[in-house]
Amino acid sequence: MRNAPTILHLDMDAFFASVEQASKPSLRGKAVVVGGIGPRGVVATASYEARVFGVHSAMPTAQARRLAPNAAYLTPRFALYRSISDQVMALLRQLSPLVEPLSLDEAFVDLEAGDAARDEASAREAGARLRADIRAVTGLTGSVGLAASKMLAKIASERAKPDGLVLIEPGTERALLSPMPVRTLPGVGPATGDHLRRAGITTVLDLSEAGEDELVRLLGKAHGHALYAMALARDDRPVVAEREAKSVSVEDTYAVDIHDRLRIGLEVRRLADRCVRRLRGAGLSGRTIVLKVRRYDFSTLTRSETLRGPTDDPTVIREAAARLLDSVDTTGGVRLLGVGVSGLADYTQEDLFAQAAGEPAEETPEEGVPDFGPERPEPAAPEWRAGQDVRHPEYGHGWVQGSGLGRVTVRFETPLSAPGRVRTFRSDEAGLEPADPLPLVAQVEAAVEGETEDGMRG
Ligand code: TTP
Ligand code: MG
Ligand code: MG
Repeated sequence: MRNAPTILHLDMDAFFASVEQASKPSLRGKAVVVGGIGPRGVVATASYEARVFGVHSAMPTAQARRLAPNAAYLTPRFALYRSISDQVMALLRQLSPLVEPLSLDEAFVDLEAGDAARDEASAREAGARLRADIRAVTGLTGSVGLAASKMLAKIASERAKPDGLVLIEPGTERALLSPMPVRTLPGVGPATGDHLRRAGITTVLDLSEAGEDELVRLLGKAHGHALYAMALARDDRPVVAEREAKSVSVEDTYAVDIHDRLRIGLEVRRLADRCVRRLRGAGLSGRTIVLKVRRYDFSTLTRSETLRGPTDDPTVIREAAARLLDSVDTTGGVRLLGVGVSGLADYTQEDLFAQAAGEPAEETPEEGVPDFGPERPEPAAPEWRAGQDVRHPEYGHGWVQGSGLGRVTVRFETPLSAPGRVRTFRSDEAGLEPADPLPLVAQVEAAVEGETEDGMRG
């Protein structure tokens, strides 16, 4: 492990909800919940004002409505979130060539590789400058963690939230980690957390005192070994610009073709468990479960299933692999079987997709699919979605605050205006049409013009 806190972890604060507040002046300082709005929808995120009521990611929206009935409930605008994410990632790449994005709002940066920092003072300065730049370019706040390893940088940014910067001084890591719950460590999801608790292990100190042998006994070799190292704050994982492992997979070739369907099922289950141990050992989780089957005649086929969010849960992965096997004809025998997981992330959303199972497709937030804009098919009677951008020839730009019973309420305001007024229309109002989102900060061109003017006046 390096001895300077030059690994930076950035995570934007209440990302989707903050974008909505920046877009919609009337929602600033208010409880905002972004997610599936339908009866079976789940919360993507909540503003910090809404979190006070106990609302959080992956909670059913119906439950959130009971906890925070007065919050604004908005459907996600993924295309806008993605474009802001691109701006943030571009700022990170100015700091270093080694940027490892983990999700839309989160990334590791190796400051040393970019010569952006060498020691504690320069790292702190780079982090502070980055936060200011993000604010200037996007209008949003992000929290920064700085430490000598990825694990601790991520823990630091979590402690910095919201709108802060925390630097963990090298040498203080173990004292800091010891009292923390085991779930703080990467690779410890809800399932592993429960398993450890039943063995009496709740804190990181308990993990290090249990010792490596005990952890290996409880969790298997790869996972136990990795977790013990993390508990001692040993983490040498490098920041990788392109994720090295696009997938984690295991496979077995059999000396004699297997014909028995029951035996094939058992083998797939065993492979799924092995794959989970690998995944957890690397502190990863993934969304796409892949089954590979090579048949007696060497024909090879793969089947895959993509979940709503990343998982490292053995039950979920076992069941997905079993479902995939159901669709494969194995008469004649198989000579190779494999199970893999791709679409990797180093966090899990088990709760999200467990609760979302069976949710109607139109409520499934699909990344990268804009839910507004010109390519939106023109419905006979327009269906207005809460949060959606609209334009009206008379009142200008606004957003849909609510709709139903043949009416739609629109608040007319823009990111740069004062909080605006609400007007109600018939939902088939002739002039009202979907619009593109507006930029959250004054355009750079405008700022340059302003400077020129100042210069001329001075
Ligand atoms: P997070 O960074 O986990 O959460 P956040 O940015 O909303 O809040 P904070 O980091 O300040 O605690 O996730 C980033 C975005 O990803 C979040 O704004 C919405 C989306 N998301 C989901 O859609 N579902 C989820 O279960 C989670 C955790 C996040
Ligand atoms: Mg975030
Ligand atoms: Mg995040």
